[in-house]
Parts: sequence; structure tokens; C-alpha cells
Amino acid sequence: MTDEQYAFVVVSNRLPVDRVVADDGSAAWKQSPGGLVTALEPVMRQADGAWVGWIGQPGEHVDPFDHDGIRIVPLSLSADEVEQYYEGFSNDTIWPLYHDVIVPATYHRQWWDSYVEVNQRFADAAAAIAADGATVWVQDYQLQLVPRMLRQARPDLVIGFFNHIPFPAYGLYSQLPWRTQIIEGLLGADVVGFQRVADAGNFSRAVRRLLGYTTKSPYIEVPATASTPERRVVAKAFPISIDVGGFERLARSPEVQARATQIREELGNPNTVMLGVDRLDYTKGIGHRLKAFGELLADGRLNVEDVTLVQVASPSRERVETYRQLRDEIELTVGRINGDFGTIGHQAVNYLHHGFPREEMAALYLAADVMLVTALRDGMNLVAKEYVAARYDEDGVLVLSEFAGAADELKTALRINPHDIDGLKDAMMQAAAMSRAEKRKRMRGLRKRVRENDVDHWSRGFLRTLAEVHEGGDADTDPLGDLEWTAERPPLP
Ligand code: GDG
Repeated sequence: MTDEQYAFVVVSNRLPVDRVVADDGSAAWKQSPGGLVTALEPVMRQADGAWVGWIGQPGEHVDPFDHDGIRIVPLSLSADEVEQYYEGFSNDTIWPLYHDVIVPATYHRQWWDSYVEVNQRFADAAAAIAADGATVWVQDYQLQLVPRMLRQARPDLVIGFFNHIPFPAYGLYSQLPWRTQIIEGLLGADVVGFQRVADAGNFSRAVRRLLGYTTKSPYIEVPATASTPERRVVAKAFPISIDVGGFERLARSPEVQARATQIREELGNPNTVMLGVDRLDYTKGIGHRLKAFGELLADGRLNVEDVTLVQVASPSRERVETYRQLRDEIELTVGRINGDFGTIGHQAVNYLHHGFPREEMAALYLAADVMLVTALRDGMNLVAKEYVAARYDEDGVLVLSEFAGAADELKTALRINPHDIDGLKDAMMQAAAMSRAEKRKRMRGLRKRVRENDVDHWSRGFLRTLAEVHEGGDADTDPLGDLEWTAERPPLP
């Protein structure tokens, strides 16, 4: 462990770096792709930042190290902890519960015990390296107990929490045997951020119901105890976004454009390319999308000579049983559709069960006439925003589920209810037949919104609120205090 102290600490389940082993056996650390790292990098560098997280492999121990100006503090998890805290409580209890129980949530007391233990380890690690009065930003549903644990150990800290997934309505949330502990855990933060206004509302309602505290949006009044003063917590929506400029630059690069053209050629130059890009997760509505597409082919409204669906389903949580079952179901459906409707030379669904480099993703977005985001429940859905950012040509149609957080912002998308298969089919037909003028009009609206709220805007908005809310907070506690922002960045809200 290091004796050094840091003014800004991010805590997330996974570290923002991956270990890559070269052919000669030498290992190096590489920044993992993702908006969060990109957004926090400048803050981290300037504010003397550290990042606490798990390395991603069970049983491995790695000492803290510096990477690109960021202190990396790896935590190790045993194989049992990965099974119980991560695959169990995080991904088989909280994930399904918070996504409206699309599949049943599993409640195991041992998983909960492991969740408490591992959360404590994350909190201890952050407390050990945070400087006096430092800002600590805790990320996501795997670490909901960390804010309170941190506050107990270090009342001097400014603590933020951001929930990347939805927060369910009380009727569902109340199933959780540890519902009060989780709420209390989150209330350790000064600011609890959510993707949607509705999520923040659900959280405040749960606080009222379970603890009886007074709430007046966005504030929650946490009463004094024998050892702690009264506090005011902010629970508010901060819709996350992507590195819009970076994504657009990628899409504009000659290599990506050439690849987009090549992709269409390889698909046999169909009139319409439809695209789905998702982690293979039951929340994403991949089955609903395939059902609608298969029915359109069966009805004769679409024809495999004219239309192809490319479905990227990146492997995810393959050790959790529900995910294994989902994979079988999806692959059976794809096989049936291709068997029923494919011809030699024309496959109905191009199904790709592997991850791709970002360049290939950008090329796929450029090659796709219609982007299908049919999530049954989704915190935000960054794929929708990436598609919009890539379409600098103002072409392409986004079909977007109203159950994805992105629907609150992306108003000129074709909105759908994925459970309404007929409605989804009509929207797919409308998208395939849309005039260039209407596509341009809609895409302009989407691009305006995505540009206004990029990931810098998101992180700055959150951190500024955090600095303001924290009692006695001043410029010194604002890690963005003296950061210089370039002219093209939008002004602070
Ligand atoms: C959670 C919440 C919320 C996917 N396949 C490949 C690949 N991806 C990238 C996408 C996108 C990201 O992964 C997925 O982000 P989403 O937002 O769509 O979904 P989740 O993974 O479920 O994320 C979600 C998000 O957190 C952020 O708060 O929006 O609601 O569930 O960036 O492009 N990237 C590459 N190859 C792939 O094969 N390079």
C-alpha cells in the first residue's frame, strides 16, 4: 500500500485499465475503452487522482501503480467473492431487481454477507488513500454500501455516488430483504446521482417509505443521530453520455468510412441494413427485436434480398445461469430465422457473438440505415448516443425504446414500446421507408441534444453539484476548480 494521499478518488467495481499480455509474454496496462475513463481523465490528472477497483481476475494481487498520471489501486477478490458478491448479489440479485424483474431476482443471505464484506474492503481502500477533505466518487450498483461506510470512517470526505442502472419503483424495490441497509448505504453520499428523473423519484420515495425522512426534490433531509449532525443529501438525475467529439472523429476517419462501405458490400449491398449492438443481456430486448424482424419476413413485408439485420451480441456474464439460457434462446431464434428465410448468398440475421474494436463499431454505425435499441429496461443506453454521434452525415434512423434512459433526451428518435410487437414492426417499416429529408430532420434534433450533453458535461455537472452541496464546500473541494476547458466545450449548466 502507498502512504500517499489523493484529493480525488474514484471507486468502481472494475479498474479503468486492463492487463494485456504481448506475444513475448510481457504484460502492460492499457486503458479500457469507455466514456467514464475519458471523462474523468482530465480531472484525475489535474486533481491528483486515484482509482480504486478490482482487476477483473479472481485471486490476483497487484500492487498500486501509476498509469498515465492516475494512481491505480487494485483490490483483489477471491474466487468465492467473485461468485457471491459479483456474480451473485450484484448480477443475480440487484441487476434483475433494478431492471423491473425481467427475470426473477435471487435472494441469498450468503451473497449479501459477501456484498457487505467486499463493499467494506472497497471503502477501507478508498479511506486509506483519500486526503483530508478529498472528493470520493463511488460508481454503480455493486458498491451501494460504500458511501455510508466511507462516511463513518471519514466524515471529512465529500462523497458522491452515481447509479448507472435504473432504480426501481417501491413496489418492486420493497422485495429486497436488505432494502433498508441499501438505502442507508446510499444516503452516506452527499449527492446520489441517477440516469433519469424517475429513478431519483423512486429512490426518494423508498427513503420516505422505509425511513420516514422528509424529502423535497431534489433534497433528502437526513436527521441527526447521537454522533452525526443533520445532513442534506441531493438525489437527482444526471444523464450520462459519451465522448461525442471522439466518436465523431473516429467516424469521420477515412479508414472507418472505407470499412463502412466494405461492410455493406460484404452484406451484399442490401437496400436496408438494420443493426443491433448490445451486451448479450436480457434487459436489452434482443429477443423482441428478433421476433419482430422474423415476423416481418414471414409476413412478406420485408425480404432478405433487400434487408439484413446485423446483431452484435457481445459476450457477457457467461458464468451466470440466466445469461447462459438467454444465449441459447437467442441463438436458437437466430438459427430458426436464418433457416426459414435465408437464401444462398442472403442471410437474414448476421449474428456476431464477440466483441469488436471501437473502430469496427463506428464503421457498423455508419453502415447501418436503422439502429434498433429495443431495451426492456436500461439505465441510459450509450449505444443509442454512439450511433447519433457517428452519424455526422445526418443520415440513419434511430428506433429507440421508451424504457431506455436515453429516451428522455432523444426526443426525435422513433420511439417504441418493445413489448408491443406490432408497434415495433410498424416502426421498423417506417424507419426502412423514411425519406432522406425526414431522416435528416430527426437526426439533427438528436445530434443537437447529444452534443449539448456529452460526457464532460455530465461529469462536470455532477462534480459541481457535489462541491456545492457539501457543507462548507468551496472551490478547494471542487476538483474541477481550476481546470481549463477548451472553447468548444459547452458552458457549465
Ligand atoms: C450500463 C447500463 C448505461 C458493446 N459491445 C462492444 C462494445 N460495446 C460498448 C458500446 C457501449 C457500451 O459497450 C455499452 O453501454 P450501454 O449503455 O449500451 O450498456 P451497458 O453495458 O448495459 O451499461 C446502461 C451504462 O452503464 C453507462 O452508464 O448506459 O444503461 O446498463 O459503449 O459501444 N464496445 C466495443 N466492442 C464491442 O463489441 N469496442
